[in-house]
Parts: sequence; C-alpha cells; structure tokens
Amino acid sequence: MSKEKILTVQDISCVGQCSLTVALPVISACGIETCVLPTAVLSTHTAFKPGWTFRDLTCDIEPISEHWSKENITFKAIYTGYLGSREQVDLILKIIDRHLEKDGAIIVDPAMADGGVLYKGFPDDFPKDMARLCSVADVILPNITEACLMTGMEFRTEYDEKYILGLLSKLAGLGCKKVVLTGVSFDPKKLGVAVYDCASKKVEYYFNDKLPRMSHGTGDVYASAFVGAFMNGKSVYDSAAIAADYTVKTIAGTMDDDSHWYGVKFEKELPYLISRIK
Ligand code: PXL
Repeated sequence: MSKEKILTVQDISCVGQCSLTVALPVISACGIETCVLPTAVLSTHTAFKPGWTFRDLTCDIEPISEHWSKENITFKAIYTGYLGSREQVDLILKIIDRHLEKDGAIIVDPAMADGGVLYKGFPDDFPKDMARLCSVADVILPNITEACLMTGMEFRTEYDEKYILGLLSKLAGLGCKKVVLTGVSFDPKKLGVAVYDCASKKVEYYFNDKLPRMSHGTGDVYASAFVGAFMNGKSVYDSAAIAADYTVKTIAGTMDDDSHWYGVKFEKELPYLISRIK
C-alpha cells in the first residue's frame, strides 16, 4: 500500500480514548492523511455507566457521499470500526463502491463485542450485518468474541490451536482475504494474534508477554496502528506485529494509573510506533 489519503469510518466518543479519537491521531502520526466519516457522536464510550448520549449520524452519510462524488473524492483505503446501526453497513458498502480506488484496501475492525458479549446498544443479530461487511474486506481484525459471533462458533476462554484454526477457517468462509485474529493465547504467559491468509490457508502467530491488565480501547489502538503500518507498505504480518508491540507498550504505560480505566495512554508511545514504521 502506498501513502495516500485514507478514510476511517467510526464513531466519535468525545471522552474515552477509542474509535476516532484514537484512529485520527495514530494514523496521522504514521504520516497518512486520514479523512473521517463519523457514524455517531457519544458523550463517552459505552463502557461508562449508563447515561451516555448517542447521536446517530446515519442520515448524514448519504449527503456526505453525494458531495464527495461531486468533488471526485476517492480513498486509497477505507478502514471501518464501531458502526452505529445495521443501516450503516449498507451505506458503507455504497461508500466503498463509490469512493474506494480500484486498487484500494478495505480494512474492517468489527468493533462490536468483547469478553463473550456484544457491546451495549447492538441488537443480537448485528453480527450478521457486520459479517456482510467483512465479506468484502481485504483484512479483518476481529477479536475471538467477534469472530465467534460472526461465524456461530462457540465462545471459549480455554481452547487449543485446533479451535483457533477452525475459527480462522470459518472467518475465511465469510469471503475476506486475510484475517488478523486478536487476543489469541495458548500459554497463560503469552498473548498475541493469528494472521491467516484465506487463499493459501497459511497461519502465522505473533505473541508478546501477557500483561496483568485488560484495558478498554486497545482494539482501536491496535487496528489504527495496524492501518498506519500497512499504509506505509508493511506486510499484513509485519503490520500485525508492529501494532501488537505498540499496543502492549500503551497498556504498560497506563498500568500504574487506576483512574485511567477507560482507555490507554497511546499518545506517549507514538514516537515508538513511528520509529518502527520508518
Ligand atoms: O473501542 C470500541 C468502542 C468504540 N466505540 C464505542 C464503544 C466502544 C467500546 O465499548 O462503546 C462507542
């Protein structure tokens, strides 16, 4: 992938260090012009106590796209994250059709679930719609929960490699080209990703030492760093590894601050990410 402007489609959670407030700074720091299509505006992300506001921006998507068409605006890649509704999946498929360049890449982070459950606010059948978007993607970046919800496989916290290979093969069946499955662990001390080429069925793993803390927003930090590396010409595997190393550093740099439960301090580690990409 060469450096040209990309589009990222996800919500703005005003407070909470996730979605666009992560993607925009991280990908821009990687030297990539990053255009945005906000899907919703929330006062905070949905892991805060109930009371957050949610302004759905579905109605704005078509007029924005019509204006872009008049201006002949196209993108080298489209990276989607948290989407606000089923209708948005159909609208984004249209956006891809109209605004993605011929050799452009579609990167889908089906940001909708974790720990075996869907995030609050999504209908139970939303994973079916997300699977439709994944079917046209060059690269998808699900965690194990999202992978299970989209393939109908049972969610397990204890598993062997056969389970992961089964999941990867079912994800390939959706129609995407490559899968980066996050949150994979075969050893209690290690956590990493499985990178799968759907055509050749080749799987490669990348692991780091597991940190004693799970953090919110790390999926978005991971996917954004992946896109930043990938758009700088790194391979899918190298981008997956660089994003993993960066994400681990952001978690490590937040662990001493219990008041920062809602996200990770990704800003401090941006020089590290840039050094890995150059
Ligand atoms: O980080 C994923 C995410 C993105 N956007 C919103 C969320 C979440 C996770 O909870 O609530 C609004």
